[in-house]
Amino acid sequence: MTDMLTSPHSSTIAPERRIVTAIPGPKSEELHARRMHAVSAGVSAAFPIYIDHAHDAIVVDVDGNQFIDFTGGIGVTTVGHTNDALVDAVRDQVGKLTHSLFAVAGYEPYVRVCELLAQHTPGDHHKKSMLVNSGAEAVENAVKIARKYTGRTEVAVLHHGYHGRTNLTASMNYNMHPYGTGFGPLAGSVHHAPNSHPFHDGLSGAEAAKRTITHLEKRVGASQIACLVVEPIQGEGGFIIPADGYLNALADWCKENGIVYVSDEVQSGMVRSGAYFASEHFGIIPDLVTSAKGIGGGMPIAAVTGRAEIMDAVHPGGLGGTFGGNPVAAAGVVAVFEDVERRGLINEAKRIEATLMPLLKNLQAQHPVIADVRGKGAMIAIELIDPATGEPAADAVKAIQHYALHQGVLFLSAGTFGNVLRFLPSVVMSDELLTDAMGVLADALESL
Ligand code: PLZ
Repeated sequence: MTDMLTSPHSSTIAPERRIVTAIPGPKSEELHARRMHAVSAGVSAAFPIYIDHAHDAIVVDVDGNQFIDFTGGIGVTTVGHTNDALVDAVRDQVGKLTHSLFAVAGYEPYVRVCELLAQHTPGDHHKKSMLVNSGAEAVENAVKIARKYTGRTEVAVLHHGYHGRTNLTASMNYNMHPYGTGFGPLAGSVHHAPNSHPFHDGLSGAEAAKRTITHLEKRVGASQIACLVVEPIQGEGGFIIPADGYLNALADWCKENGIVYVSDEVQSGMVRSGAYFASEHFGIIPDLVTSAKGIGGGMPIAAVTGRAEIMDAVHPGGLGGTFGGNPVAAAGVVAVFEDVERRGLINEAKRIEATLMPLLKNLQAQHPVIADVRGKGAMIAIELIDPATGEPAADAVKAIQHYALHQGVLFLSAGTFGNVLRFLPSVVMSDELLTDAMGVLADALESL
């Protein structure tokens, strides 16, 4: 099998950072010039490098530079780049059955993915799933299902949330720019309510929940709301962990008022937070869960999973799509679930937290620009605030990213104000690599 590959086998990459050219190197520069001619300017580029191959926590660019990857393509390659079990399963499946629209004629991997999601999402009630291609599509479908089930129209979301780039999901994002500006008319019937952000608002969970609920009751009316869509840990918003009891109060309010509680776990789900789904940390059993990113380990697939009576409220033919739950992507999800169990990867996510947190707290003690260190599992962030002005220090985040890139480490930003540096390593990143990269972060902070 491997002799069919023309590039070096990805699993032979030495687990270390290694810079061998200027950044970007000549081949990346050449590709970038082609990109500028052929690719829409609307698609942005966080880094000026082009990746050739990758394994586990290391990506190698077209010039042979190796980077320790804290982005994972925004939290996708949780089980590692080119995970062996995933690659084998995908190779096997692609030659067996590449496509059969599930609604035309079914196949086992789709059914198996739905069984695995029922088993591993929170709660032991009867659950069903439907599969789609992207996180945004999963959120869209969750809203469709909740509307059909409740017979209501209105959708509630929280400040600092992110749910996608389709018309409906872009309307559900907190940041109008860059997701909505110029793309109107955006979807109606979407209502944005204050969230819980303990580091900034200082509110208890009960106080923050009261603020959210009052807003929705006064501005929308509980009886009008089909669903409340909530990220248990807000991702793009800056890894915001709500105050204790906040999500529970919202879930209770939803239950009392017949509102479907949708947990958007596209970013926080599938092992990322040190649990299968982040709702578990808060003792939340959502009515519906959206998942994507990590479940496919790099294959494009997403899901809505939830209470059977809600998922079954939709008439046959009301849900679907040509590629949803494609057999190759579905085989990848099955392999990811099996690998998580076989290698105990939830414990590895906890190890990442145990290694990173003290290193980051130590840096915080030395650098007042680090205002907050927060996160769970392999979903950790630092928030940078200029100690002199109290303003979000987005420029410092950019400077750190730039410095680290040239030292062979890829760090991602986040946050409504761009002043959060987030770490989304694969859970198989070794303690050696984590420590090495935090050394680079320390140097970057010194250089500010
Ligand atoms: N819900 C919670 O984090 C995707 C966005 C990348 P898609 N986040 C990364 C970008 O800039 O486009 C995300 C998410 C949450 C939904 C989505 C949307 O998932 O697979 O990107 O559609």
